[in-house]
Formats: sequence, structure tokens, C-alpha cells
Amino acid sequence: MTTLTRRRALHLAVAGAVAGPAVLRITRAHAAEFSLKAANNTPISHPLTVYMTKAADAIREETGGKVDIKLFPNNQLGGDTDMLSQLRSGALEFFTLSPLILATLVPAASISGVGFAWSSYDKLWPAMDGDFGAHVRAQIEKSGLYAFDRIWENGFRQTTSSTRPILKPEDFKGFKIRVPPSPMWTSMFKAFDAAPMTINFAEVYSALQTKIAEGQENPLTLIDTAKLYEVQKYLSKTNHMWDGFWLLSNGKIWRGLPQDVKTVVAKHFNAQAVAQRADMAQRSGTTEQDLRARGLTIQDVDTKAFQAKLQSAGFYKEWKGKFGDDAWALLEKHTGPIA
Ligand code: X2X
Repeated sequence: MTTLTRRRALHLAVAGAVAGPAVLRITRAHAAEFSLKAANNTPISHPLTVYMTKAADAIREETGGKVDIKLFPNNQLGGDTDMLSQLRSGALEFFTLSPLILATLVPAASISGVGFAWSSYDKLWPAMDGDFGAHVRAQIEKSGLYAFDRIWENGFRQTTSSTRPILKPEDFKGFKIRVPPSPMWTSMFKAFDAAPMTINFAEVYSALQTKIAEGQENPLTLIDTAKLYEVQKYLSKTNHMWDGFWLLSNGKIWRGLPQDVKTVVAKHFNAQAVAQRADMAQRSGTTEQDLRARGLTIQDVDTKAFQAKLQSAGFYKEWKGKFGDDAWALLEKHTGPIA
């Protein structure tokens, strides 16, 4: 098997060098028994892309080239809304999506993104990998999609602005902020009295550059790798919610794959998700320094005041009602009392 793999690698290298990428692609598709596509919305340098690539490489290696997963990062196949449609129709086999955006299809999925719910990763990861995550994945399966066991990391979300720093909840009043397409995001920023506008991540940079939106909110790693610091001045550490990426597959396609293929694919995707979390945790301090060096003014805020604003606006009452008492109790079993 090793010799075969090596010979194949050599063959590909030669084909690539002599005839260019078009031939390379044809050769690979021909060699693979299962040519599958995976897509995401993060830049090539983001750890989500880096570790999905590692998983695809490990899968190709272990199956001797039989399973070839080609990655389309950085919204190459369209924005999240488009990619979700492609996944559902079967045009795309694997796709990572925020639980909150997935909630446009599976309302129960956004429960992991409740504002200020998680005080630490020591609570979050065991919950997502345990009964709480299993509850969400069961709802996802009912919608005809399959969610892999290990959710990938996006991070705690922070607020950026090109016009004025958001230091107190009142600063949000009328603030034109881009939010991802999801009822919970719109609800949260309405509760802050901001003026949220729904835009897919694929269009965020240009929306900020043209000042259609004054600000946006995302974890530091994404602000860094998507170069949002080029079009934003201030960053407030509002830490208002945690967000991850469920790796999803089309349920029918997934169930149709041979068991040995599913086992290898799931093993490597889940293992690389856990490795990606660790990498993200390691880089948080240096990313903040990097963003300061690139000219962002970064400020701490009193996050309790922002949470109190959500509370008084009825945000928690609304969402507890939507998710139901049982799901809410399961959440608070891990987080402790939220509000
Ligand atoms: O759209 C966003 O802001 C992003 C990239 O964080 C998500 O996928 C939710």
C-alpha cells in the first residue's frame, strides 16, 4: 500500500508539474472511488480550513486514495445560505456551519449560542461532546442532515466597529451591525437596541469597507484571518456568545457510504476537530497582540452590563420559551444558572 501511495503521489506530482492543475484534477478523480466535496466559509489560513485539510489528507492516505475529499474553503462555493442549499440537495457532501445559522433549518440548534451562557471551555467542550451536543445532533438528524460528533471551534465573539467604540450597552443604540443569517443573532442585537442587518460572511468585508455596516462581531481568529482589521478601527471584548461549526453531511449520502468508508472519514474529521480546538486555544493571546499591531484599538468592557441589557429586554425569556424547559435545563446543567 505504501508503494502504491508513493507511486501515485509521484505520478500526481509529475502530472501537476508538466500539464498543470486541470490534468491533476482529472487524474485524481479517476483514481478515487469516492470523490467528495467539503466546503466552508473561512479563509485558507484559518485553523478550520487548515485542520479540515489535514483530515482530508489523512483520509486519502488511510484509504490509499480511494476516498478523495476536495476542500473548497473561503466561500468558494457561495455564501453559507447557498452552501446549505447545496448540502441539502446533495450537490455538496460536507459543509461546516454555525449552529445558529443551521437554526434557520433546525431551530433547536442555536441553543449553544445563547448570550453569555458559557463561562469557560471546561464547561463548554464536555457539554458539546456529551449529552447537550447529542441532544442538538439528534434534532439535526431529524432534518435529514448528519452532524459529526465533534463540533469545530469558531470562538467567543467580539464586537468591532469603524465608527465608534462600543464600550457600554447604550453605545449599541442604532448601531448598524452586520449579523449572520440567524434569528438568534437578530434577536440579540435588537435586544441591545442596535440595528442588525443580516449578511452572509462572504460579503462581510465589502459591507464594512463600503460602510453599509458600521460594525460586525466575530472571534479574534476570524477577524485576523479575514483581515477585517483593514476595514475596522475598534474592537470591544464583549464576549457575548460562543460559536462553533458543526461539520454536516447530507444524511442520505452519508448513510449510503460503505461502513468502512464512514468509519475512516468520521475518525479523522472528529480527531482533527479536537486538534483544531487545541490550536485555537493556543493562539488566542498572540492573535490579540497581532490585531493591536495591525492598528485595532482593543478595549475591555463590563460584560455584565451587556448581559443585564439582554435580560431586561426579555431576550432570555423569549429564548427559554422557544427552546422549552427541558432543553434549557439541559443547557443550565452545564453552564449553571444563566440569567
Ligand atoms: O458568519 C460569521 O460571522 C461566521 C464566520 O462567524 C460564522 O460562520 C457564523
